[in-house]
Amino acid sequence: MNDSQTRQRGKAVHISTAAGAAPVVISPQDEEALSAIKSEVLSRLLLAAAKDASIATQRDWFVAAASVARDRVIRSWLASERVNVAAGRKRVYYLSLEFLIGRLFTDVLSNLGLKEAFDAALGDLGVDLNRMRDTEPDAALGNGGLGRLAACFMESMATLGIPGGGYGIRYDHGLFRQVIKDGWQQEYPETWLSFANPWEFGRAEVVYDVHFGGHTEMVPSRGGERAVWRPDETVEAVAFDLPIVGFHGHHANPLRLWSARAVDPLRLDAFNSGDHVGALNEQVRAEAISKVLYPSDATAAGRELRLRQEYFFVSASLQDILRRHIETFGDLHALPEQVAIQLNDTHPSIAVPELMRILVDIHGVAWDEAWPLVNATLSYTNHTLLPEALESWPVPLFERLLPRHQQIIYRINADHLNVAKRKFPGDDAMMASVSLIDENDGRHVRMGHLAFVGSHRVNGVSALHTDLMRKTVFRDLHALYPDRIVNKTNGITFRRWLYQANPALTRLLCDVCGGEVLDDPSRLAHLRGQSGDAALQDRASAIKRANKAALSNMIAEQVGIRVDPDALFDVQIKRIHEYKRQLLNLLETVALYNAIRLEPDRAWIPRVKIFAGKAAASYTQAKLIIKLANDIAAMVNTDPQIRGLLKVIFLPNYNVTCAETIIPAADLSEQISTAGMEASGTGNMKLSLNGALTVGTYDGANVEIAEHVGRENIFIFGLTAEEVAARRQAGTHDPAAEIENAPMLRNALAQIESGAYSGGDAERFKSLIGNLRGKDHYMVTADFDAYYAMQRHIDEVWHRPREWARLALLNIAGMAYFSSDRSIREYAEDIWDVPVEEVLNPYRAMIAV
Ligand code: 26Q
Repeated sequence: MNDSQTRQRGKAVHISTAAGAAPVVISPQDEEALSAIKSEVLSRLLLAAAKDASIATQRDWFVAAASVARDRVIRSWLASERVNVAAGRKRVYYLSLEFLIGRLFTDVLSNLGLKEAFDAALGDLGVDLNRMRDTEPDAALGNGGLGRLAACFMESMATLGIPGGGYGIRYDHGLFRQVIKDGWQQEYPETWLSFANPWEFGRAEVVYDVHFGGHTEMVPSRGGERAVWRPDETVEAVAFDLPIVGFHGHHANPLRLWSARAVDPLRLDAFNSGDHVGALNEQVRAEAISKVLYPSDATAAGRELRLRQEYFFVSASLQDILRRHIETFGDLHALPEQVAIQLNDTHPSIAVPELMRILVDIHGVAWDEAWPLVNATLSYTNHTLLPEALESWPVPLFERLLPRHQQIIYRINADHLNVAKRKFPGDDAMMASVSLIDENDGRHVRMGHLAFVGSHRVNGVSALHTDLMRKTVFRDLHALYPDRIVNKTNGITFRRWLYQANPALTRLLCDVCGGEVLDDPSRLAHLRGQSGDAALQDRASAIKRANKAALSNMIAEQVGIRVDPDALFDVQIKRIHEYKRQLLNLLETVALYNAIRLEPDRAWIPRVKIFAGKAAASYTQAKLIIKLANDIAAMVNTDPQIRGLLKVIFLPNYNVTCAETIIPAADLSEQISTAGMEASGTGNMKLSLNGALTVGTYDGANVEIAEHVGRENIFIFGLTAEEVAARRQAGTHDPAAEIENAPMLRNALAQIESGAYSGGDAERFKSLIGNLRGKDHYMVTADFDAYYAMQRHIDEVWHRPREWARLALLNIAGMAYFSSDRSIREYAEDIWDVPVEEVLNPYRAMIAV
């Protein structure tokens, strides 16, 4: 039965959804809205796709329906823009090379409050909504956490009515599509734009020139002289806008993405002389800039194209921001009063010299006047302390590509080192450490230092991470500017990760905490007092069971394996990286498998271990981890001896869309990074919010999750960040001894090494296991026993379903703090200095001072 068949006119009825039901009243006004939607969709179909309903494909319906929804966003977009312009409000711009937005259809409709109406209208038109929704491509213009955070922040900024928006690159190809072939990851290009994108507005008239290369000259100017950059290459940046609409549809902001285009479509002279391919050379070189997302998430693949991407989008974005500012305010002298620019990691940190160049070289502002303007406008978020992810560019490359910027960086550095010398006279080590130029191994521009020095605020993304920033990578810069580093713990948008992904749980939470909880998540705390209520536990468990049944279907469809929805669903879903320690989870899987075989009649609990995530194409060890997961799965899943007590699933092509099905169905959330290495994590928040219990290390935001949900309601194990650092410093980590003292680990390693999981191939996992026996940089061997023991404790708790359900409710009850609305309010208050929409700030009591 589809939704429309359950709807009755004029009275309260139930509209069915995947898991649960809620009463929805269709009033006479709604009837009008419904028929308007229907006729608009039909006319879109006819006029835009030149098709009538009888021959339209699911995709045609999607494009037509999305366009009708888009029309409604435009209204709120233009209305908020009018108010903002009239009020001369300060704008906030979020510069990011990544926006992992996923699908927008449900997001837009539910934020506009039109989901039921569209469901009903399309149902009346005989459209299979789920099939139609599945035709929307998942926009994966990002790698992982950093890109998804940017998307959540865009939505919260729109919800809180903060004028501004995002700037990034409109990659033709986002993150690769992952295919698992014989257990190995293969990468294929992803083509999210191969059909018309109904959400975007191409702005053919918004085009900026971006220059590269050439040289600089000094020319006489007003009695002195000034620098002029004579570039030898120009690329055009063309704007495309995606509307990001906030909750309740009161505000919308654009996400403006730049596409690269050659100035001339081809070289006609070359073409006419017969060189048809050569005639396109420049076009290909220019357009390569926005061709593809860099698919690495934690290694600074220091290639020239990456620097070209960074400068391309920063230059176009700053030109756009300043044009808008000058149009409204006439000049740039009050820039920081009207504009705040947030740099998402170091990827846009070329904004520091670029803004100086625009102010000084183009607008003739004196250097000493320009610098405070730049500093007060910019701020920078750091997302990782991993040394291999810290961006630095060789000076010769920088000089060749951006000669004027290199000069500006030298001058910034000279001023900066003077400040340092005054504060720490005679301290050469300090000078070398805070310098923007790293002289250690050839000369490199340190992009993190550049962003730090150019910003008035630098933030980490969890309390622990911010603390480590002050103590490690930025220790000396922190000594120089002790007030600059602040913490802004990450958050997630509850609209997507609770209301849309888990409508049944949302309804339950509204029942228990009142509908106001949707606007004020601090009311989730009401659950606390009722977490022991058996009826409530049963309702929550039934919802989880239905979500698990849906995930089981997805698993069967995708990998052809049947799993029992009553088993414990244990999930680790994130990029594959050694520091995230999927390997620890896999070794525990092997040890558990061995233990079950040894004592098949013990009261084991049925468990499904679900893995999903992509490895950077060039990251050999991470790709081996994927292969190992699949090899273990092949063995375990077909062993009749263990009677289905353990299943191992690797779901291919993890993305935002499949996360929306996995997360509401998880019982256990694996957050097991080596302490001190995961800056924050945000998957940890999504899973807890959906009632999964966390097994994790004291790392990133896990520390704060434990504080908010109660230390006794979360399963924390293993070395702390301090212990990890102490072992590293003292060189006392001894993997051989750890392995010797952990028989189950020893056994598992020996089996894998012997080829027991690789059809006798003893070579396959040699390097992976060899690393553990060697340096074991990520301290897997040190944490193994504690992890195994914690998992067996978790088995015990699972044996007591009431206790499990109570803990799940307590976890949800403590999650309000992790709303990205709270994060954005803190940015607005402490960094951007902009007001937010509501007078009432439900988070005020929670914000740490
Ligand atoms: C840099 C230069 C060249 C090529 C690639 C890169 C690059 C790209 C992406 C470097 C790092 C990234 C991504 C980092 C990232 O996603 N960090 C995650 O950020 C999340 C949001 O703050 C945190 O929750 C995670 O803990 C952190 O790992």
